[in-house]
Amino acid sequence: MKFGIYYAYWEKEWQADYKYYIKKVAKLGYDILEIAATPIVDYSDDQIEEIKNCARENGITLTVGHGPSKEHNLSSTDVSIRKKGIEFYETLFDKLEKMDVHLIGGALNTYWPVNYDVDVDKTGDWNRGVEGIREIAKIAEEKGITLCIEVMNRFETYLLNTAEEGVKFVQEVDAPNVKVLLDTFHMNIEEDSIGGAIRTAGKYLGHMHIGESNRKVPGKGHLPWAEIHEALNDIGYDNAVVMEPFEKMGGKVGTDIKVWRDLSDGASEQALDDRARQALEFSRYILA
Ligand SMILES: [Mn+2]
Repeated sequence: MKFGIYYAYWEKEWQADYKYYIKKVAKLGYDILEIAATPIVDYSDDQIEEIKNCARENGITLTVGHGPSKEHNLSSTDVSIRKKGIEFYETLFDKLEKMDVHLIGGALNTYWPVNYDVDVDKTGDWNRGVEGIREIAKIAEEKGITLCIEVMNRFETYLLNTAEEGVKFVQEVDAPNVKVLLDTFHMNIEEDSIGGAIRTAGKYLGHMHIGESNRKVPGKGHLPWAEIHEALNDIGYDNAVVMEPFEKMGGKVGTDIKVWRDLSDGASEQALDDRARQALEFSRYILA
């Protein structure tokens, strides 16, 4: 089992100097840095090469997290938006292949954050999402990229709220490189049993996000970590476990994630680093 952390723990925008964070998480003992997809499509070949080399030199594997924009929504009723979405992923996957990145996770079947001012058409959006993911999965497969479709809580999406729905969606897509992404923060809200949900995902579980119910680092809340360990063990899970803590207010990250108080208690960067190191030790101890 490999352990990672999302760069946005330290940042307020959906982009950053990823080389800085590659070096940081390597020093903290992580195997993986998860980065946001959005800026990558605009990187030059030189920038891509630099990030790839930096990751290699520091022994860090990069994975990508993505909250698709409304303009690239694969489940949109507007055919031109779906087309733009596919073109976006085509460009992105091309860059990811060059960067030696082989996994992207998130609500790739839809857009995020959700806007509940518009009417919800779950069935229609579900079906268009299946078609869209099937199409981009073919492009991703040629580039050796796995798509992990994230199951999220009801306040952030109406399409996939439970592991059961995630598995059904992935089975309908029916592509070898399309899997389910479960996140303990979302599961805590929606699932009858967190261990049960992991077992439901079973062989379809391609990626795991971990964090407490309030999105603090693992070990600072009340998530049932022993139960999570037992379930991951039962399904023989051997993919990545990436923590996704959000403790700081501000910027687009703070607004999109809805961080309305400083969960870090005014932590300095050094204090955040120390907590990330402790959370890694805790996660390795309890989950691996
Ligand atoms: Mn997540």
